[in-house]
Amino acid sequence: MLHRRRFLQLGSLGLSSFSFAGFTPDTKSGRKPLVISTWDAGIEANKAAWKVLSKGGRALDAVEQGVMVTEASQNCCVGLGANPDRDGYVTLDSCIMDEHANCGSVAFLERIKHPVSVARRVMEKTPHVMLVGTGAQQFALEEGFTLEPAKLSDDAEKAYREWLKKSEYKPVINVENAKKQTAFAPTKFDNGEWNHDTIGMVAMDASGNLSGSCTTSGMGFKMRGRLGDSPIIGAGLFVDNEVGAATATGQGEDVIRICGSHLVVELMRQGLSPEAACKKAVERIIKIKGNKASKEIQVGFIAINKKGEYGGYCIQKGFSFAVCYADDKNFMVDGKYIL
Ligand code: SD4
Repeated sequence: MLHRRRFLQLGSLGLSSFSFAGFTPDTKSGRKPLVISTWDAGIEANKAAWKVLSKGGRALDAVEQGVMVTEASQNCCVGLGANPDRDGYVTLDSCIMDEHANCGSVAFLERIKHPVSVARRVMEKTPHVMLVGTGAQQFALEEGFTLEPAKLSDDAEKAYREWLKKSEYKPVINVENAKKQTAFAPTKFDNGEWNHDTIGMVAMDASGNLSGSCTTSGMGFKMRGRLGDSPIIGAGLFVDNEVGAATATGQGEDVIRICGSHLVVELMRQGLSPEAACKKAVERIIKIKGNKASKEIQVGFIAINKKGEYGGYCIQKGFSFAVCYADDKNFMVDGKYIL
């Protein structure tokens, strides 16, 4: 059943925000500019990215501004409104990468609204790639970011209280159904658990340059200090301006194990299409874990190549991504799946 809030959001969306049942997007012919991003929230994020791309702006600005929309949403599981770790703290991870292989990342960052922008500052203003924890927060404050209140959102508070009853860490398989759910807010199960917590975005601008971003609160109720793939360059995100760009979502541990996004880009370098490369990376995870264990998890990859082709693949049904290449072309695509 749709939550009332979600229903209202669906009603307030423009037509272009909906996925078109039966519409088969043309993934063969290249598009430029192009932006794609993970899950339903990708629709709104793509809109912000498209504002930059359609004016001839840089892919780097597009992927930052795109995912900032999701980070700022109170109704979303990405950002400060998200589920906390098992000790009750929301900790955020994010990274960004541009066409020159410049990259920046923050992890285990608390009380800062836009980790992706802090990641960009790490990339542009420090000699480092990655800052974590209190150091990342200190850097953000020095850069003029505001320290937000240390308070859980109402939804997260409720979900946390519910989780505390058993205090069991059991990752929830990440699924969405793009046919039914095309609005901004990701699905929330009736028991209060978000079913995912991440947005990854990759884009090519009118000049043909590629960039990507990824931002997450990580798996809800994770161990304190746990990092997933999302802030790790090569795992949650990778960009090679000669070849293509890829990003990941789902069980981060298994993405890290295969250097997932880097693998997808390297497979594209060998000549695979974005979809075929994503599929091979997913198969690698399944091979390592076995079919049975793989059924317990979800991992999805999305990718674009230098020709402006796009694609995605996931372990199991329920992953979708948003594709945008024109003012009136911003739609959800169901990720093909293996199991
Ligand atoms: C993580 N990859 O922290 C993230 C979680 C995610 O949809 O993508 N959820 O492992």
